[in-house]
Amino acid sequence: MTSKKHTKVALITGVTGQDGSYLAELLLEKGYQVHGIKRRASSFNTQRIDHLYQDLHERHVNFVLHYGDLTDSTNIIRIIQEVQPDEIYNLGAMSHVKVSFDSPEYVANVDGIGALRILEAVRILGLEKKTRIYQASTSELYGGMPENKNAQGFYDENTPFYPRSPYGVAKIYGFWITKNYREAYNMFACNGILFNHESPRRGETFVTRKITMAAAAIAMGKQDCLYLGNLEALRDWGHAKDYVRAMWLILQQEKPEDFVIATGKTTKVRDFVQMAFAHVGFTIRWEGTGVDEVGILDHIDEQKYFKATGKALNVKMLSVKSLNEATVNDERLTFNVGQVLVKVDPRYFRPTEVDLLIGDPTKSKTKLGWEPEYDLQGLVEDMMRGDLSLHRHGYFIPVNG
Ligand code: NDP
Ligand code: GDR
Repeated sequence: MTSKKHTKVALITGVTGQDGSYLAELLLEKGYQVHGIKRRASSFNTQRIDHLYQDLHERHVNFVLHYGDLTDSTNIIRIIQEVQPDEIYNLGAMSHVKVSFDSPEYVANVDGIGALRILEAVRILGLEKKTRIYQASTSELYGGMPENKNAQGFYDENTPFYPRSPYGVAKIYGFWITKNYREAYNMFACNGILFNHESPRRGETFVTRKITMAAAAIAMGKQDCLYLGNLEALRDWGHAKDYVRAMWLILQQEKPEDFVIATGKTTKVRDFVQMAFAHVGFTIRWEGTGVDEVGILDHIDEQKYFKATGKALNVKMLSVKSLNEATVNDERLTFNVGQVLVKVDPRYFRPTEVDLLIGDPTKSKTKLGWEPEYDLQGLVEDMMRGDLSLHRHGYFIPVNG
């Protein structure tokens, strides 16, 4: 008798988001049947997964979308009953920390109680033995309290939590209810405590993407200045493609456990700005302090600029000789050394800030065998290429993004 191999079935909430789109790709590549929950919106919200969805009739008959919302238990139960998933990845969330101060009750409902709704649905349907659950927990749980770092100066799986936003407080409920259901009902339910991870698909209002979009737009002559909040904040930034691989690994373990996923390095927002602009050959000089601080164009590497943008330029006070020969049939831009490219705007400050995040990936590296492929430089370059491509061609291809 031939044994038929079981095709694993996964359900992803938040499939239209940054992580959801990369995870759906990864699981499809691994041969899963992937179901995703998307929200009804008044305009299209599936840009990040359209390349998977468009293939519906050809390659990926295994990709199915369901309308739903984490605030609605009835539809969560119905979808889980219909799909009978082997694995659920609960990535759906109102994920913007600053916005969570404006809609704290909503965030509690989606990010906190939403996690409970998934766990309860699995229990109500009697799927505790079959369905493994991944909960998208976050480094925001730590709140960046310096006194809580471990002896090596990192946040790890044993660090106490001290959330500093309604988002962090909602996510702490999600964390503990996941752990509680694991202990109370013997469910395979795990938290991935993921530090910041970014990509060309990152939402436009998170700081990295805001910076790379602006650096690309400024270099292409489509924007004058980038306005930012706290330039001093330190973040442990990785690439989303690497981080979704860790999510999958967490659910493939023998025992359900919680894992920190991080790079172990931290960088100031200000330095991320410098790296993004460096991709187009711009060096920024900082002047002033606090709300008066500005980032000034100090120097342009013309060859780098041309290579990244495909444009020749006039740089006042700089030689254009090398570029005269390479000029393409494109309009010539003028930049003034000394012009202000970055300004601080206090509207982006948060009522309570997380000053520093740096995670300890030792457990995930040893137990999961997880290794990131991208370093920060690689991440910045990937994001800059994506945003320059948006300006140069009007689109970028998400499969490569
Ligand atoms: P995104 O903001 O890009 O995506 C969030 C997803 O959740 C979107 O698909 C969004 O739908 C969906 N969503 C929002 N509200 C609801 C709701 N009420 N019901 C159902 N779905 C909803 O986030 P990321 O992809 O960056 O993050 C994925 C998860 O990981 C989130 O839970 C986030 O909090 C967490 N996390 C993220 C980190 C990061 O650095 N990226 C780090 C640690 C944790 P729509 O497209 O319609 O808005
Ligand atoms: P974060 O990400 O709050 O860490 O949450 P975000 O990119 O929004 O902020 C990072 C740091 O940059 C500072 N900052 C600015 N932030 C934004 N958004 N816009 C600005 O103009 C700006 N200027 C400075 C912030 O003050 C902050 O210190 C992300 C989200 O993905 C969460 O869902 C996730 O849980 C955590 O990462 C880990």
